[in-house]
Amino acid sequence: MTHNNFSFPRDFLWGAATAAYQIEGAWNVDGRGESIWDRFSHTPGKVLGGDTGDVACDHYHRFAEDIEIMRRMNLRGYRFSVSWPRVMPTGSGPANWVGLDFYDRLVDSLLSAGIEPFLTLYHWDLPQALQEIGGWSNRDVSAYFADYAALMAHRLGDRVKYWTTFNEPGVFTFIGNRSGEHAPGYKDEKLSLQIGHNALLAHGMAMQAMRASKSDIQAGMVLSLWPSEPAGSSQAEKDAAEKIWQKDQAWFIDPLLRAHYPIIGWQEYGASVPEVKPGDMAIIAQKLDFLGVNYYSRNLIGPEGQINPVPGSEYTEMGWEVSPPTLRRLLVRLHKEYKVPPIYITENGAAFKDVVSEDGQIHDERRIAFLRDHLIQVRNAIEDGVDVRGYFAWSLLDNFEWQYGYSKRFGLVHVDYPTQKRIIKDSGNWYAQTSRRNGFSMSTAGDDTSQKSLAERALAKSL
Ligand code: IFM
Repeated sequence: MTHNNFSFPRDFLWGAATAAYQIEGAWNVDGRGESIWDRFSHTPGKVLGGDTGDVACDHYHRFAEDIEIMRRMNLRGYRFSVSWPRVMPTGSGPANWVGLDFYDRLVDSLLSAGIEPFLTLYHWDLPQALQEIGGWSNRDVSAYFADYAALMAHRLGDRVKYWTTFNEPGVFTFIGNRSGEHAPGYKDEKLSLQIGHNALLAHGMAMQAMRASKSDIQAGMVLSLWPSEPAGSSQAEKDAAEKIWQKDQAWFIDPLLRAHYPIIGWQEYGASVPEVKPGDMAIIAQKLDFLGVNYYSRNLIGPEGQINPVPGSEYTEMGWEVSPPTLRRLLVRLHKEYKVPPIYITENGAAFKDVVSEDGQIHDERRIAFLRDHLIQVRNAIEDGVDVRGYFAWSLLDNFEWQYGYSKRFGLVHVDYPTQKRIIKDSGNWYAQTSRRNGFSMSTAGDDTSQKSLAERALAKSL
């Protein structure tokens, strides 16, 4: 029997991630203001089944129980977001001390449990009051965001070391304002690109403001990177894939790391390009202490355009192709083409149809395989020389999956929404063991045939 050991660098940060609107609930208590996601989900027809984040996982009231679960899962890090309207109900006015207290208690409890807090300032829940003045299309909102960032750094910077400004600016600008499936629901490419620019500007201003308030924090940005890969070796397929990369992915990477928009993307967007004021790009390109990479899937581009479905590939409940080797290629590309700072995988995970079995457990073998296959690729990338410092599974809990409501389950922990009972899934137990051992091992022969096939599949895919 052969054992393959997949161990990770010392101090590798094993964590799980969530976001405020997706888990907190308590949408209108203790002075919390309305967010654009409250407004959007309360509008009939916007979210599947009329679901809202009003209660979600009720984490606002159950955070102590959730931290106890994290402790049992040996998590070393927890990535969460702050709800801007909970701490500043109108986005620019006075702070809400009760809301700030909640994050104080959350952070203190995490630290007492030996879990590193990894804080995101913006995971899409803009205060509705700021949307009323144009939302991110109004540059004043970028300045308000910097004020909010300074407030949070002042309040929590003595205990929270890792800060990220935005989660996935490409997603909330394009899906919220170009395709309209997310809040605030606009369908306007030019508007979305201006919003993207103002969000990048807000990132840069917030980095400056946080560092002015607390100089010794580690601050960065989280991007969702969804590579487009050519199916074949023809130049046409390569060019087509590259054009999509430049328009959607490099559009956010290049300003941050090169202080300019990608030329191909700029040409492709034509009249839709944003207004960029003198000095903006220098503000945007603040030094990043780390880059957060969220990876879920890829687009495969053939001679006739995107190939979907890809023959032979596995798909998740989101309709996303499972493609672990793309993660390694993505990380290596970032490493080779950009002066990329240390990387944290800030999200990676999958929605599958989970079933609570008769024994009361969730035997989610496919999610275990998904995590394992992706972690193998992360380790391969580390061996290729990429400085990856940690990994956060998406998500700690099943939660509100935006326009799909509660119909998609990404959690390592199952949530029964009517009772709010939590059950750690098999994947959660597997991840707990992986964190404790700082890796995992797999046998490629022997009596455990399911283990064998998983290992062989993972190894084959890593080639
Ligand atoms: O649930 C989302 C999360 O809010 C942002 N990244 C992708 C996840 C899965 O769709």
